[in-house]
Amino acid sequence: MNDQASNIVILTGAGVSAESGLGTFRDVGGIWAKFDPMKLATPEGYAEDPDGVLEFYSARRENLIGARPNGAHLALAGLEQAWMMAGRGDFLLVTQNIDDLHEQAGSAGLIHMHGELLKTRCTACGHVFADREALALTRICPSCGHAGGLRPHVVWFGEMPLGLDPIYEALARADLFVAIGTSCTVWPAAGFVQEARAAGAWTVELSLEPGEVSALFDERHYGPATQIVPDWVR
Ligand code: BJW
Repeated sequence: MNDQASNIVILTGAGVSAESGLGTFRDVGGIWAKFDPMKLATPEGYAEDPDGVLEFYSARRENLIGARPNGAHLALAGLEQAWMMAGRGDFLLVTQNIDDLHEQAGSAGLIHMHGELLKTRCTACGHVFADREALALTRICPSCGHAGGLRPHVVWFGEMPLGLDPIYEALARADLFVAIGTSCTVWPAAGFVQEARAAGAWTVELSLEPGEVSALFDERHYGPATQIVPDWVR
């Protein structure tokens, strides 16, 4: 861990939650090995088979509701607390994950750039609300009363990720960028390391194996997140 850094941006992906029992996407046996992302994670797929898409996300909600944060989530929450207490500078945690395990661990003020599984959005009025129920097409928006316009508050392929302005602002100020448990396959997150390098940041990859843009990291550590993240934070 770089003791001199003051402004840190951390990007997490599915690998940080793997040891909490949530599946990754592109590993052998991962979610996209069993399900077709073009059918289940695109606006076109949802238009074609809304029931099938809602069923997929309802099953993942049930799985998430039983999941608990692991040592990697807890180490990152501890790092944030120590960073703020010491007044070191900016601390931004950006997650591509739609689970709530960083929040359960105590992380505050993080950005869910691909949305949140435990929230629902109304496509008619834009209202976003916390929701742990199974999704159904017949449900009515609690805000505008429109029927049939609810969808998971997640970002599908072809849609704009959330919170990009504050993320790019933080990357432009960063002197330390850390990517954890992500294959860096999906854009724009895959380009964050390049943005951070352009700002002069030291870049670190912590994952089970090298990702797509591994060569762009100054420092790399490979292993299970529950081991390498607490070790790196220490
Ligand atoms: C462990 C571990 C352990 C395992 N310990 N590590 C052609 C070229 C370039 C771009 C495009 C293109 N065609 C289309 C695009 C754009 C597209 C894209 O990137 N596609 C690529 C597939 C090529 N991107 C988009 O459409 C995005 N929007 C967009 O681009 O808007 C326009 C725009 C333009 C300009 C600026 C800004 C915007 C939207 C992307 C939405 C992604 N949505 C999903 C689904 C969310 C809902 C859901 O969960 O169902 O998000 S897809 C899925 O992938 C999910 C994830 O957040 C995302 C990233 O996956 P992640 O986290 O990296 O998981 P894995 O499985 O890939 O990797 C896990 C890693 O962990 C591995 O490395 C393991 O080794 C490791 N690991 N166990 C530590 N125990």
